Amino acid sequence: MEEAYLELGREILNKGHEKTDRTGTGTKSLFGYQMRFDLSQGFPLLTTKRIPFSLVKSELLWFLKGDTNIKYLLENNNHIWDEWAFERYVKSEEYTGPDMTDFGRRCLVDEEFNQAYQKEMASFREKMLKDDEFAEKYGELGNIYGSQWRRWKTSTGDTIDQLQDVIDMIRHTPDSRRLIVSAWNPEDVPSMALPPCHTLFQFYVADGKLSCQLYQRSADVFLGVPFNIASYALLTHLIAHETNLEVGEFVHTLGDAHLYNNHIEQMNEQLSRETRELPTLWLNKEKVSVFDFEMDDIKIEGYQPHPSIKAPIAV
Ligand code: UFP
Repeated sequence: MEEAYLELGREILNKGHEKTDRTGTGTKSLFGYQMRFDLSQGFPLLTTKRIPFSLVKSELLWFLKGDTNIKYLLENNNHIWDEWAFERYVKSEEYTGPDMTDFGRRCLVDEEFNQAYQKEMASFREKMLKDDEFAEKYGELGNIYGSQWRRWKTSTGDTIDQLQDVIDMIRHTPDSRRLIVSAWNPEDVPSMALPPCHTLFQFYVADGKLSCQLYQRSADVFLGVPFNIASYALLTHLIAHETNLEVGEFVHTLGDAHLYNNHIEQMNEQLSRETRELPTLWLNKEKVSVFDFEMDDIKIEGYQPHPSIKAPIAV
């Protein structure tokens, strides 16, 4: 199964178009690519490098709760969304430290600046955890996945719980071709720092199995995609569990699938490694609703990957 991902890496290296991009890094890119993962054959957490499953898990549980404040993530030692909240803070009046303009790029090229950034970020995290008022003000990311999935704003001022609705439909009209959750809101996009990468997903029920297809408009193949595969595989397992179905396939459809130019060496290193047996997923069977799952209710078993491979994040 992991081979589908490795094949994508090879295809991009061999056939990718050289493209400039928003971050200024430069990429090799392909448009329109599809991978299929049969979830009954093991959990698709890559073994050719270590993927931090606890981060996948806490981020997904955070989305499922409809939570859009990074405090929950920090409490679970998950820092993947920190920069987005930090950016708002350093642009606010309350921030009095050294100038942090364009911190993502400057950290990569200026070691002295990087030290100052690390210090400010550490104190930001500490304040978030200790001061509830501060956390409420600066930890909130607004209209991201949690709110789009659980509290989509309608033109009449109501909200729609897309995820609950889709679970109800899977139960009552499993043959429906409308089992969709959308995160793409054209009205919000112009004001968003990061418009949703996971644009839309659809469920499909056949032969007592639940499958899920994600359309991902933009895919950082080395850093983002392994994480995205694990996250949607976990989501499919959770929803199958609640709706009493077996798991079918996770179909991952990519729009702009790209390898950043500073990830090429790392991708080659990963491609040189042998795949190992995939792990399995354990879910606490006492929990039913996907919204009741906590960190300890989900475990990955038999995961023995190759070591992780470090690569710079393009921001
Ligand atoms: N990206 C992913 N997966 C994600 C996520 C982001 O691959 O889950 F949130 C990457 C894709 C791209 C960048 O490299 O982040 C977003 O940039 P842009 O909005 O310019 O496509």
